[in-house]
Amino acid sequence: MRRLRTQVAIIGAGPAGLVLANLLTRAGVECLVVERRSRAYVESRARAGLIEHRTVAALRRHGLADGLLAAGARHTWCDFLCLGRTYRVDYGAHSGGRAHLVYPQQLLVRDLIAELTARGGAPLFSTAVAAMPDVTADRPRLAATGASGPVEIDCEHIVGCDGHRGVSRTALPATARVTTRRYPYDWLTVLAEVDRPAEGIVYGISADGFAGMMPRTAHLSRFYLQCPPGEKPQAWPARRIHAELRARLAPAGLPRIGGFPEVRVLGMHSSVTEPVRHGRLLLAGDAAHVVTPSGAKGMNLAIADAVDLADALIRHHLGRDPAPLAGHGARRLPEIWRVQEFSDRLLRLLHLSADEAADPRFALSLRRAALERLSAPGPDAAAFAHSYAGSGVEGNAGGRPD
Ligand code: RFL
Repeated sequence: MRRLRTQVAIIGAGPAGLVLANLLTRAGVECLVVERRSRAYVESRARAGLIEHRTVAALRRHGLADGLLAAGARHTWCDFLCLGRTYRVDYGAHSGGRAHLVYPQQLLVRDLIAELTARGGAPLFSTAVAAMPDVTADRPRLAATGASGPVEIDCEHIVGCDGHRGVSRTALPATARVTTRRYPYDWLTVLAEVDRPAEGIVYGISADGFAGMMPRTAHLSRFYLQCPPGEKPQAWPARRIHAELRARLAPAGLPRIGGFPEVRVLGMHSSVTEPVRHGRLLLAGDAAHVVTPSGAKGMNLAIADAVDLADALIRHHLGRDPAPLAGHGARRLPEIWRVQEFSDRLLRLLHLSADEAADPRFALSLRRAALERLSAPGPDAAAFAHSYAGSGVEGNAGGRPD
């Protein structure tokens, strides 16, 4: 058994755990990241790609945005297709110039691991936490099992950044509450080879179901297709995917689509866990909340949690000031619910409910009226644009408006 000692043990080397570890390490708070997957696996796990304005600002402020700023592509508009017309929402213009940078999550993860490793904080990869210790103890002992045998980490705080299927939440008291919403549809998610980069995000709203196109790299785009809940990817052979994309994204000038290196079904659900702190345990990122991919908010929220938590832990460990840590949940929850509300509102715009689908013309005409409002300058367009681009102007603890 290897015995290690640190101030903060972090479970999970996703965006939340890695941003947190980088900020703590730079400030001089000792920490150790435990990750059950290999380094190669987490550095090639393709998921998010849209980095919000405030996330870019926060990473830049902390010197973690070099790769992102060098290679990220700036995006300022998205197109909605409805009833044969295209509505362009120029959210950059409506939000005073706020933009997304498109940079695949796995590249950001790679950059964060390289930076942390260069500072002597390399995560313990291929090392899994199977069960949580007593987190109400003064110094919990976190046990994990790695390729080179068992490890025990004696620490002052444990931060669960282990995603929505992680183990850390099991240490919450029985009074903890997980508020969940299961949507009545799923999304088939497809990573597709393309002959040219997608110029922008496209959302197709139709009686056939929602379809979306998200830019990723010069040769890859992510596509989404609404499908029945619980659908199996095998129900979607390549020919069917091509046909549905053509039908549902008809007026968009799609790039030529080649093979599909990844086809999966995303269960469309959202959840918020409360409290995010119990004893010596804190939760951040998907371990604390899951938001559907509509609006591309999950990774951004995870990073904002990590930035807030890093500041609070640094003040606790270096400044002996416990107040910011005690207030972490109260600071983050309003923002988490604001993002959930935005993501839910976008889903309602993009999908017809079962009763609407019975007479789609009326429902689609309502969508068209909403899109006319969002695409022309005005208060509704500005509110949507600030939320969509993540300007931070609506109040956010993780990234102050700049
Ligand atoms: P992660 O990234 O899931 O990382 C958790 C890590 O914890 C490890 N782990 C453990 N390690 C040790 N012991 C255990 N017992 C462990 N259990 C788990 C896992 O191996 C993993 O490495 O959580 P984090 O850091 O909170 O980050 C969350 C984001 O990854 C997630 O919200 C986004 O990917 C969501 N998301 C998107 N977010 C955006 O902001 N913009 C997007 O455009 C966007 N697109 C997406 C997405 C998620 C998707 N999928 C597949 C769910 C598109 C997709 C398709």
